[in-house]
Amino acid sequence: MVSLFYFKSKVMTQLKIAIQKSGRLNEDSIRLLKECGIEFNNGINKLKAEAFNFPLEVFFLRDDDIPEYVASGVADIGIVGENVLLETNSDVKIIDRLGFGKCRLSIAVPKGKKYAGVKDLEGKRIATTYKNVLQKFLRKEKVNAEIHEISGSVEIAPGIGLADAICDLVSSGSTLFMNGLKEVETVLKSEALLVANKNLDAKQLEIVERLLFRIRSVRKAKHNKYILLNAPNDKLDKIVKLIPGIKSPTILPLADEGWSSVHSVIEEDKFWEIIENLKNAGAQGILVVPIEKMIV
Ligand code: PRT
Ligand code: ZN
Repeated sequence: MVSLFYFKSKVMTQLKIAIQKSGRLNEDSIRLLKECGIEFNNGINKLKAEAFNFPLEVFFLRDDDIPEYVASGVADIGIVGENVLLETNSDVKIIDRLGFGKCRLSIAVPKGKKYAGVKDLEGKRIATTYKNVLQKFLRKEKVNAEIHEISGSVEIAPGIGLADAICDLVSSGSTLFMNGLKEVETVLKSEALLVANKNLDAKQLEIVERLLFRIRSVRKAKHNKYILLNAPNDKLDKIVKLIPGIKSPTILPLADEGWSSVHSVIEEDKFWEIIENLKNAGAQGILVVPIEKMIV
């Protein structure tokens, strides 16, 4: 028994993925893996968990450590915010953008301060936890400012006289608002990335490809909706042109003569525009259904 287990764990190639242990990317990272059909125990008080049905071991880590762990090969791949990756400047390969954890790294100044442009930051003190990214931005903009690196609660720095401006992550903007600050420059737009070690072997890359195929199917499904509608046959040509589908729409005759049922797939971001056009073109009884997975 023991030797069989040993044999299995030694011979089967397994990919190690690092995700955030707790925090803003934790839930979405776990959800993504689970939507890819990968089952494992969540990492509450755990450092790692082995997937039951996919050759993957999940490491639960602090987000700041993930780029270096992947670069050094402790983990093979990882999910991390672009902001953290650029700040740590780690030597990893970006495999895909994951569409969650969206935020921007912005410079903000007190609401009452006049701000005409980036040159107004000349000679100012800017508090941030993103020293490297900010430095790069200021250099590019040819602005000399003093960077005060602090480890947290950046938004209070101007209020306590520690800095004239801050550079911090923003999503809804309510933290800035509550601290009497206004956003004046976007330094970086960020989202969660899937990153990989640059020296994976062929077997590991094969597992990455399998995982990536699943991730893309899940993400594609989220961006698309299945649509069913009824159309008078004399309007079919016009309606079909509005919803081309993956290949072409399915058209089935209805029991009522002169009518057809049309099935297709539409993109989420064009949703309302398409629905309006369909109604104007004579479509009736329009049903829109979420798609769980989409393999094209
Ligand atoms: O413990 P660990 O080190 O792993 O986590 P952490 O506390 O360093 O990071 P965490 O969990 O706060 O964020 C993880 C990642 O989520 C970040 O690196 C970003 O890639 C992403 N993300 C997305 C954000 C935000 N949105 C965000 N709004 N990270 C932080 N914030 C903070 C921001 O710093 C500010 O304090 O939220 C506040 C602003 O939010 P709004 O909505 O008021 O604008
Ligand atoms: Zn962190």
